[in-house]
Amino acid sequence: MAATARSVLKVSRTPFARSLVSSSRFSTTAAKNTNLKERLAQLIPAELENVKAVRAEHGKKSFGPVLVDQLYGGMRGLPALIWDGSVLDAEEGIRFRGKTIPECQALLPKAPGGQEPLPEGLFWLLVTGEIPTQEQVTELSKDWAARSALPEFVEELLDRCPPTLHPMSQFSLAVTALNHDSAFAKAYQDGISKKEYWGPVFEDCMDLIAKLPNIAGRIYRNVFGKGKLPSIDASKDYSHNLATLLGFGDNEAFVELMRLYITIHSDHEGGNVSAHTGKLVGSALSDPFLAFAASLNGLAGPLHGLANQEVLLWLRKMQSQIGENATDEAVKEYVWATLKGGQVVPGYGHAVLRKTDPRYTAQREFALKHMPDDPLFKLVGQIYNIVPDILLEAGKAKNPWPNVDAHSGALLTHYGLTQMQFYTVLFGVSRAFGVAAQLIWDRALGAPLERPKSYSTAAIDKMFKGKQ
Ligand code: CMX
Repeated sequence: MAATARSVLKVSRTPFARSLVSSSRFSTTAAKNTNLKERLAQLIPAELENVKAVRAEHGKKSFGPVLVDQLYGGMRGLPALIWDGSVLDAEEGIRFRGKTIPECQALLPKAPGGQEPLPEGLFWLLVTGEIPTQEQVTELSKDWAARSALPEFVEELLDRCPPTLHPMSQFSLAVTALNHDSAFAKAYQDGISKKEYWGPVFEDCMDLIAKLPNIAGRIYRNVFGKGKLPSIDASKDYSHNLATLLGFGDNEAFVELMRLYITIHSDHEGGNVSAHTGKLVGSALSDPFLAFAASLNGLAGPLHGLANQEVLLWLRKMQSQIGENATDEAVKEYVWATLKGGQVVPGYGHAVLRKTDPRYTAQREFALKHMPDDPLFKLVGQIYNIVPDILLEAGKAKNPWPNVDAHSGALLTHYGLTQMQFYTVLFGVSRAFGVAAQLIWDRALGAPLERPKSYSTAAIDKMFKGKQ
């Protein structure tokens, strides 16, 4: 293993390429005086060489057998994708370019007086593998503010949606419509060379992220009757602007929550539904708006991002049935009734994780600091002490521990963002960071069209009949 890493290092002289081999050992801060696009342009040639070298050395090596069960079982554990921004360990949880959530909280630049990382810095880290300077992050905030305006027809499109249309459907519609001005789609029609794809894709991804607060804010205000949308303030960071557009910009703790929220929800390696869908659709050279709209449609499912809405609905239903200060016994009975009714306990379990999600822990620590006596936070804690044992006793779920969605609604509710149908939109704003970073690298490295092989049950039966 060490020899393998060394031989890759021989051809990998840049900090970024080295960080692929062991991000924690070789992590570095960003070169000063470059903006994100310039830094990317510096990193791409060496990374192309790095991928070439890894493929030359390891390309014919096998990850092991593929079981027929994996084809029927939602492809769990099937090694099938390259995703550089983050890697998920079943026991430890997510690392962004090799860094844990607490490490990101410690290392990434903060707003003046703030304690949570700025998502601008996280995006820089996801794209380059480097920790940016405070100035680089400030420049990114300004750049995104400058790109934030929506085309008038997209504003009208959102204003015409009936308030009964789910916020995630409105979100996906608006992001799809942004493809009207895609730099990549235009460049492709104009005959851009393959080698240059990443440039307009980078511009589209920057535009996409920049415009999301205006889309989210508009949906929130339209659907929940919260009045006119204020303007983006170019002197403020991304999360501050998002909070302002939602109507919570005066509450510094909510702004801090948004910084933490976007950071921890940004990326969760490549196999989850939203990340993989974005990568898949992007592989057809659909532009980043079309690709990310597809991600959003996946995120809108109740087994994925919509679980943050489902958790709150489930908690509220519990409170209406057994009261606000229910005993452990009454909560247990409610959980069992959920399972016996053939439903899942939302916010618990995970396809990869086998421990408490560190994104849950980060939110719990935030709550302990800012709202330790909040009744809903206490209920979330009470449930944490009850549900895992029940899921273990029920004997089906491979992971009885809470995931990210078990906690986020309680935090948002505390600050007055009580409309749970909106929660997945915030998850979506965050997830754009991870999907965008990978789309840029996929086009920079010439990632091919995804086209795995499928089989019919009859074909599998024929293939293996009579064999051991
Ligand atoms: N409550 C009840 N049953 C659960 C369960 C839960 N929280 N988690 C898993 N199970 C069940 C599964 O439904 C499955 O049942 P069947 O055999 O009848 O199909 C069985 O346990 C085995 O599932 P698993 O291998 O442990 O989990 P999967 O990889 O299939 O599914 C997940 C993972 C997240 C979809 C599942 O744990 C779940 O439905 N959790 C509740 C919804 C949720 O919180 N989703 C958010 C995940 C995070 C995110 O993406 O945002």
